Amino acid sequence: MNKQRIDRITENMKKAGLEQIIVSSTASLYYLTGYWVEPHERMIALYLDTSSRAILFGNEIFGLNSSPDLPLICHRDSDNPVKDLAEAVRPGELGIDKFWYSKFLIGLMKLRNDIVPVQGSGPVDLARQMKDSDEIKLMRNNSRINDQVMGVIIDMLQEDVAENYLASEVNKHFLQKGADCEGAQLVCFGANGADPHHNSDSTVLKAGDSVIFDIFTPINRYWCDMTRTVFYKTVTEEQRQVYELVKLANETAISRIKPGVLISEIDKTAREIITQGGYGEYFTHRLGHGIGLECHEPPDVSLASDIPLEVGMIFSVEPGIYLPGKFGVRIEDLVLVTEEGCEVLNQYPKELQVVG
Ligand SMILES: [Mn+2]
Repeated sequence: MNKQRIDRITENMKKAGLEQIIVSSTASLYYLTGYWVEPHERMIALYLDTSSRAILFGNEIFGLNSSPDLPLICHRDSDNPVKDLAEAVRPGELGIDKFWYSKFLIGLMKLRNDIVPVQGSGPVDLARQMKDSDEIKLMRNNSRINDQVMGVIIDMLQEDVAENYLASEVNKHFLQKGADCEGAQLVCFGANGADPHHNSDSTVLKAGDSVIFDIFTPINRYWCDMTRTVFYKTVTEEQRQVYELVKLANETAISRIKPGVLISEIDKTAREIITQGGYGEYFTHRLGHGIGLECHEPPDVSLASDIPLEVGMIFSVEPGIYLPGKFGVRIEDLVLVTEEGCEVLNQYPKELQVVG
């Protein structure tokens, strides 16, 4: 158990008026216990209360161990998975992890009609969104690796190369540099780039295409995530104009980041620039997302996010313009909020590039 992190979460629980919570998401459990368990349909749950009492409940197949600071209660596949947990919880409000399956919650409620389930991820999310020094070190390093892979992959652009071939090359280079697994890398040529989540397919590269590389991976459990857009052989006036607008939105939003500023203001800054440039309706998604043990985690970086920036937050700044049937441009960096402003974790250049 990570004592410091448990203490922060206990503090957050007290502030939220929550006396007991259940933590079940893979990333949150890893954050607190060091165990990385992907339970799939089986059950794992960490019970925590404000006196820092912690009990781990899990299927025996997970191979977990009991320890003095974290007693373990195992069940087998043939047991009711929530039976032991039902004996441990106290009556009243019980905070539930947002990712806990309803089948377990409903099972627990059947055994204990004196509990009142409430949203219970807040205390852990609040702790996780402020990265500590170990996490910052890892994420800085991982973004450095992302910069290197971006350089390698942009150099591989040539006539008739396919999106999915380049996506597999991205994975290959990430794995060589220590990535935990392969991912669905986004490589989008020309009109495919107008879909922000286009899946790399067999489309081949042609002169005049915009090329979006949105590449990401976990390395030692922590994610990096960066997007660059370049142009192959030629660039039109419209492509150049859209690119410069997105770059300005990215850079201006980053320049406004400092502790105390509302996150919604950062989104608004980028959105206003793109709107003033005449492309507001084509910036179809939020500005960014928190990142850490999950590629998308709190804080949400959108107009709806009325919480102030705090030192230690790491999130993406990724404005984009998507012109259906034509092309798309997105530029994404990860930033770390610091006392003075922010540190941009990605260093691959953002100047407009025409390659090939
Ligand atoms: Mn992203």
